[in-house]
Amino acid sequence: MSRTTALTKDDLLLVVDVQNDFCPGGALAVPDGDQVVPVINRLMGRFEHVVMTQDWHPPDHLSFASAHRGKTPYETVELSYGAQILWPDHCRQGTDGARFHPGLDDSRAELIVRKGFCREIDSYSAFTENDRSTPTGLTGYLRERGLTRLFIVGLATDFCVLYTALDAVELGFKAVVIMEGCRGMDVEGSMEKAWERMLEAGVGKIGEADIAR
Ligand code: VGL
Ligand code: ZN
Repeated sequence: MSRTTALTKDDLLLVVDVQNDFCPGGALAVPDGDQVVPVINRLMGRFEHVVMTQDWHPPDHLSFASAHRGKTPYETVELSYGAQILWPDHCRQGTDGARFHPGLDDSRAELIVRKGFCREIDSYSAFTENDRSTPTGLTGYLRERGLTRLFIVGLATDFCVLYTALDAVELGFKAVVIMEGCRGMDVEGSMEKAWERMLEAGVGKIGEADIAR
C-alpha cells in the first residue's frame, strides 16, 4: 500500500511570506529561511493553483517594538485584541525587505494576499487577522474557486504557517504542511509546540517525496 498523496485540480499550494526580511540578512530572519526557495519553486510546478502571501506592514505598525515607547522586540504587550509579541521593524510596505526572495518564482501565483496592513492589527494567519475577526478575503476566494485542500509552505512554521494551517482547518478546508518547504523561528520551543497544535487540529504533515509523481 502506498502512503503517497495524489494531487487534484482542487488542491492549492499556499506560499506563506517568503520575503527578504524573513531570510538570512533580513530584519526578522528565520534560520535557513532561504533554503525553502528551491523546494517551493519545484513544488509550484506540481500544482494547478498557487497563491502567495506577503507580510505588508505600514511603517508605524503596532506589532513593531519601535511603535511602543520603551519596548524592545520579543516583549509582549496588550493591544485592543489581547496579547501581541513585538517584533523588530520588518516587511514595511514598499521596502526591499518586503519583497519576495529574489530567487522565488512568482510567475505561477494566481493571487497574492497581503496581510498586516491595518496599523492596529497584526496578521499571522492568511485567513483572519490577530483580532480573530478581520478577514483577509482568502476564504471567499478559495470557496468561490472551489479550492478545498491547501498544501502550505513558507515562513515561519511556528507563526504564519501555524496560524494559517489552524484557520484553514477551522474554516472547513483540508490543510497539509510540507516539511521541507518550511522553516521556523523556534523561540522558546515554539517549533515543537507548533507541530503539536497542528497535528492535534488535524493538519497533515508530509514530506515532498510523499506527493505522488
Ligand atoms: C511572521 C512574525 C511577524 C511570519 C510575520 O511570517 O511568520 N512572523 N510577522
Ligand atoms: Zn509581520
